[in-house]
Amino acid sequence: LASALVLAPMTAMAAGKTVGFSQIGSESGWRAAETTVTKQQAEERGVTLKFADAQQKQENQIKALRGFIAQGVDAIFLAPVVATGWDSVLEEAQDAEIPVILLDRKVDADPSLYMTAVTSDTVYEGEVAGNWLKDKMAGKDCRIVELQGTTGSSPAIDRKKGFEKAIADASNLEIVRSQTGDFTRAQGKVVMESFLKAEGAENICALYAHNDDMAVGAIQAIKEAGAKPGEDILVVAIDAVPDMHLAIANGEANATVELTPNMAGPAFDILDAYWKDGTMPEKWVQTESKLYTQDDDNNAIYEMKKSLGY
Ligand code: GYE
Repeated sequence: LASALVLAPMTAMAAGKTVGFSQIGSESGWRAAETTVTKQQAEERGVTLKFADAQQKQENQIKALRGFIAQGVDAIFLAPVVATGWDSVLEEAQDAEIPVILLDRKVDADPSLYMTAVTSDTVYEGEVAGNWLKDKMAGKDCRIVELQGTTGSSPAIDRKKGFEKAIADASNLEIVRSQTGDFTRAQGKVVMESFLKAEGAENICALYAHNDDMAVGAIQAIKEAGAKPGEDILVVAIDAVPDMHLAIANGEANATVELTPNMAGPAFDILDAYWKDGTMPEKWVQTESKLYTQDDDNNAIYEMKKSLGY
């Protein structure tokens, strides 16, 4: 350990560099945690981070990237709000020889236009959620409502695909309504209210939300409709943010798939290796996806994540 510590500064090539980070916004608790962790990581590594909040707008992200290129940053982190429409600005970064690393979401562009993507397997996350529900219902009929993430974003597309794949062979499970809640708590609540009104709470067996924030908003709507979330209507989502652990601990939610907010750590490691001796990473660096249920000590996990600055 001691020698590893002594060696650290020599290998930390990112120290003294400037990295521009185009963040989507602050739509979810997970997103806020990612912003916090990215800033912490930059500080610990002696990197100057130029942070730009795009307020959910791709045009703001493209402007931010052009600004970073004009300033001559050493590298760019991009969390792309939607998957399409990035080719031109990525070409501009490439022409300027500035490596771009995608964080947490992917783009539909030629992979040669970016260095790598640090993300979870978002299709797999949907599969984990779908398999959990399939096992839980074990042959019993279940009418599901789905809250999708931001339209056109890679996690919304993939998490829908993965869940549908998992339940494809289960004729007892059926998605009866599916609409975007834009990954926010407020929209999750509003859209869940409309689902409850249209279907009647007693005709909904489960909610699948593409992130925890929408689930937490929906839980409120379910309670206001006089039903018990976690019992009358099962709740499964993705992210594993502290508030979801609390909801699971309280019996108001059932399961969530963890997404680490630390995408920047691996991204800085990649830049270190690249700046040290030109090592190129794989095109995709995958983070873990762990399922949490009511079998876990969610109160303890809540406390632990809170203490980490979530
Ligand atoms: O799950 C959600 C956030 O891009 C994978 O974005 C990420 C998602 C995350 O708003 O909470």
